[in-house]
Amino acid sequence: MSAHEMIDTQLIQDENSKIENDLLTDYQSLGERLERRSIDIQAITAKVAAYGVAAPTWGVGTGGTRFARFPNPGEPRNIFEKVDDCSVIYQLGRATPTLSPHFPWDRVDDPAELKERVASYGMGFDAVNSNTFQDQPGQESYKYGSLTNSSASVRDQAVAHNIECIELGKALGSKALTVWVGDGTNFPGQQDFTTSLERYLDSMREVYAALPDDWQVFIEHKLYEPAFYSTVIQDWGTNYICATELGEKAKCLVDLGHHAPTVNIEMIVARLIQFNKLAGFHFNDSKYGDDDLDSGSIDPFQLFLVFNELVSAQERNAPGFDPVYMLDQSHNVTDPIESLINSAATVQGSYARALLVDREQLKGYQQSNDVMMAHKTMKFAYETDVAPIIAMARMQAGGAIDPIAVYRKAEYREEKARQRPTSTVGSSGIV
Ligand code: RM4
Ligand code: MN
Ligand code: MN
Repeated sequence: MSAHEMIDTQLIQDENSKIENDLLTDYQSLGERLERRSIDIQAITAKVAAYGVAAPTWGVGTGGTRFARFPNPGEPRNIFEKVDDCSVIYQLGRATPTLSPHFPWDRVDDPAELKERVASYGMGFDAVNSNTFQDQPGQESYKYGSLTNSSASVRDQAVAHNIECIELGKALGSKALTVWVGDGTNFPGQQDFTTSLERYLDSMREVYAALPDDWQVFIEHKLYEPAFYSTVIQDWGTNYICATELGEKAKCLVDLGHHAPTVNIEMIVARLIQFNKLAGFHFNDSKYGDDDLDSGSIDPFQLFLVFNELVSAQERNAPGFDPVYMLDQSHNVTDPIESLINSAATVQGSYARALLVDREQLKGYQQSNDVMMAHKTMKFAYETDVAPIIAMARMQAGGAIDPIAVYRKAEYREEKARQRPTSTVGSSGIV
C-alpha cells in the first residue's frame, strides 16, 4: 500500500469484482430505459464523474449537541489526521476531491506542508472558513459579537482573523473565504439592528479589501443559533444586500440548514442565480433547525429541486454561474467517514436526477399550462433510480462500487482506534 492511499487498492478491486457484473446489468437496463427517452446514460455518467463536492474538515470528527458529545474511537486529532480521513472518503467514494478547512481549528505552522499532504492524495482545497464564533486563548471575547461587536478592538480582531484566513488560504491554493458569524442577540433591546448591520458592513469592507484579485468572499446567512432572538445576517435578503453593498467579489452562500422549516430554498437559489449572487452551498439536511444531518436524509426531494435549479442554470448558461459545492454536516451518531461518503453520493445522485429532467418538454408544458405533465416531467427524473450511474462513475474512477462495505472490510476505523488513542482535545465536536 503506498503512502498516498489509505485503503489497499487490491481490496477495492477484489470487492468490486464480486459485484461488478450486477452493476453492469443494472447499468445496462437503466441505460435502455433512458434511451427510450433519448437520454444517453454515458453522457450523464461523465457529468456525474466530473462533479465534485468538498468535504468539511470539521465533519470527520464526531459532532455533538449542547447536551453531550459521544466520541467515536479513532477520531482525528489534528488537521493531518483529518486529511487522512478525508482521503479515505475520496479514495472510496471519488466524489470529494477537495477539502474546506476551518481556522483556527486547522491552523498549521507550515501551510506548504499541509498543501503537499493534501496534494499527495490527489486532492486540493476549496473555500477556507473563518471562525469568530468562539474565543481563542488570549483573545478578546466574542461573547457579544465579533464583526459587529460594540467594541472597535474586538471588531478589529475579527477582521484581522478573517484576513489571516485569506493569507492561509492563499498558501493552500484556495480561492475563497466563507464568513459565517453567529453575531446577534438573545434579548429584544440588546442591540440596535441598524447599528449592528452598519458595523458588519464596515468590518466586511476591510475583509473585502484584503481579497486578492482572483478571490471571492462567501457570506453565509443563518436564521438563528447561537443567537436566539435576532441574528445579524439572518436570511438571504440581508445576505444579498450585504453582498451587493460589498461588491462583485462577494456572493451569498446557501447552507441548506439555515432557513425556517417551510422556506422554499430552491426559489432562493433561483433568485440568487438570476442576479448572479449565488456563491454555492453547504449541503446538509434538517427537520427543525440547523440540524446538520446527512444530505438528503430527511428531504431528498428538496435536494433534487435545488439541483434542478442548478442544472437549469448550467444548461441555459446563466451569466456568472459557477457555484462551489461543500458538505457541512455534523455526525453525532454515525461514523463520519461513512456519512460523508454516503452524503457525497446522495448529492451526486440529486445532480444526476436533475440532469434527467427533459427541459425542452418542461418548457412546453409550462407554456401551455399543462400542470400535470409539467409535474410528471419532474417526477420522472426524481423517481428514476440513478444508483447504477453513481456506482459506475465511482468504479470507473477507481473507487468502490459499494464504498461503505469496503470501508468496513478495510477496518480503517479499528486501525485508527489503535493508532489514535481517545483524546478529549479537539474542537470539531461543537459542530
Ligand atoms: C455554522 C455554519 C458554518 C460552519 C459552522 C461550524 O452553523 O454552518 O458554515 O462553519 O457552523
Ligand atoms: Mn454552514
Ligand atoms: Mn450551520
